[in-house]
Amino acid sequence: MKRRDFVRLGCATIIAAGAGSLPAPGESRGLQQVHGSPQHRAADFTLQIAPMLVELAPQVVISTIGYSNQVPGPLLRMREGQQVTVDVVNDTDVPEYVHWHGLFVPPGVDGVEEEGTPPVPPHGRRRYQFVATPAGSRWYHSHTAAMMDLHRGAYTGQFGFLMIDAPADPGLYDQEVFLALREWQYFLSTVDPDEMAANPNDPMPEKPATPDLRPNGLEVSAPLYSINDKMLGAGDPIRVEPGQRVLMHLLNASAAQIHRVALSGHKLQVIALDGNPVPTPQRVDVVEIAPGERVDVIVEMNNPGVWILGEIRDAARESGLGLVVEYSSQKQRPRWSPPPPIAAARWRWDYTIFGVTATHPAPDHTIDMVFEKVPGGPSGINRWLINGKPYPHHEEFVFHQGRRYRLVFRNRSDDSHPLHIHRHRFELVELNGTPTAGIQKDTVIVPAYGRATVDLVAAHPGLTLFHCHMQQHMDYGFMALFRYA
Ligand SMILES: [Cu+2]
Repeated sequence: MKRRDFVRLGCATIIAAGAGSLPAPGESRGLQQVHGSPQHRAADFTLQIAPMLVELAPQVVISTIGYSNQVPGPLLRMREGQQVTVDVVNDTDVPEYVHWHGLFVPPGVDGVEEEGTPPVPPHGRRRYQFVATPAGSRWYHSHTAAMMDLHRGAYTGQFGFLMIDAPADPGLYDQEVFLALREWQYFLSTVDPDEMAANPNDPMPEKPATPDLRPNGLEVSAPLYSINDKMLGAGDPIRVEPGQRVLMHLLNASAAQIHRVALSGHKLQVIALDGNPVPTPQRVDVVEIAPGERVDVIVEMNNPGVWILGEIRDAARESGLGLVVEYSSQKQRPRWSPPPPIAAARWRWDYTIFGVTATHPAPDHTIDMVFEKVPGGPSGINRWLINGKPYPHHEEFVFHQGRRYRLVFRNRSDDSHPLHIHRHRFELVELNGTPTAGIQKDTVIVPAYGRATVDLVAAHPGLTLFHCHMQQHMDYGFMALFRYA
């Protein structure tokens, strides 16, 4: 369809069609005609993929590619069960894919080349239509392979929040904020920035008897950090009143790094993981969140002052990963105080504290998945194997519709990986030997030399991609495609 087939509508119409879909003045594109057949009706949302500048802080301006000239992209908010139409306009020179992370959508609209979704062509457009389900904190992002090009895919600003509201939201909060954790200006480095990844106190059930002594390849690092589009201190603070309850939707939109965040002087009550309510909400000092994951927390504002919410690693926080939380009529300097367990060096993130003790129905099948690294050497890139083989694993991973599967993730590498399955979610059964139940996720961190076991019911027919959510790991083989028989 050519541009002259579209008409430019007035701003009021565009706002009614979907918040955040405003094109910049003077642009020739617009929404599709409203007077056509039903499939030509106006979209609920429009996303424009285009190069943009982001002012992370005064005099710190970076160039990236984003959605609708915003980082994060516009908040896409919808009702559970709603039929949603999103028009994506690609004003770049390369094909793009927009993936709806955490939604149960068919492979043709999941935004994944390997599943057969058609691309949004360069300087073209594509309409995505799907039913919004399940309710909870979801997100959308580029699912394009980047390989050595650190200006593509998840390395860019192509990410945004997608909220699916349940019919009955108890709304037990006074304020709601969306916080995406990010790095910028990625580069290849011999230093793995994720220094806390391998905790020597972890059980490491998958540690090989003889260590692999081959030198590692280059990993992705970054000098600049932000929450949303601002470095610590550069953006507006979150302004709160004593006694308020603030709902924070945390998202790790990083291409490469696991983050641990704390709010000085406050506890964070975790109520949902990957958008799914947890059976046992818990108040914690620190939240660990890996690329792809979401953590919803409620914070009771019961300690007046001006505080820093940020990465517990000083280097990351001082390079921008933080923001200020300011109580009304408090004007002192923002304060960071390390959470007590960190100061005592005995902190570990443990999903299972949010679960319950329960037995799981016996699975129909168990699928073992062994993950190994092929070290790339000092000037190369690590490659990844699943069950000893590189991607694609011909017909190896097969689901039968309606059956219950137990997936055993065996991480035989020396770093942690956030493992994500598309179009489905799983229930955590066991993590490094600790049993649990009731925690529903779509992305799970499997610690270095660790093991996670998850159950899922094969309920969403079609090709289903599984991968590590670190862009470089995915691009270099940490990926598998499940088929339905
Ligand atoms: Cu990985």
